[in-house]
Amino acid sequence: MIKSISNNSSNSNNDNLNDVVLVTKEDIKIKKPKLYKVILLNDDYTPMEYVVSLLKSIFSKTQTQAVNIMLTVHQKGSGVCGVYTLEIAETKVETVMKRAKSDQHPLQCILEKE
Ligand code: TYC
Repeated sequence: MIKSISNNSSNSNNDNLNDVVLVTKEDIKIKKPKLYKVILLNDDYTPMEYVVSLLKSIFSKTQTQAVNIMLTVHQKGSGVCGVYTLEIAETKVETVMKRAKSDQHPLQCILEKE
């Protein structure tokens, strides 16, 4: 509960300018944002080098990280490119899908709740 304690009863305007606001620990609720994994799916046609370059440019991965993620996807069928809040994760998926389509690769990218 947030309590407003007036310490100026002579305030004729009654505008509470000198009020003290007490905020207790229970008032402060910091919610952890829900996180979403952006997952790349394997296919037989998209070139490995294309996937590596996409991981570097869209997900800011280093060459080594990008190669490792690409190989995980290639060998296991899917792999996590990153974990983000919903809006950012959705934008990443959209960016990947648009780029792959425009470059005529069948690459698929999906969202999964953490
Ligand atoms: N399997 C693809 C190939 O052999 C490479 C690939 C990796 C494709 C990751 C998609 O998300 C992917 N050329």
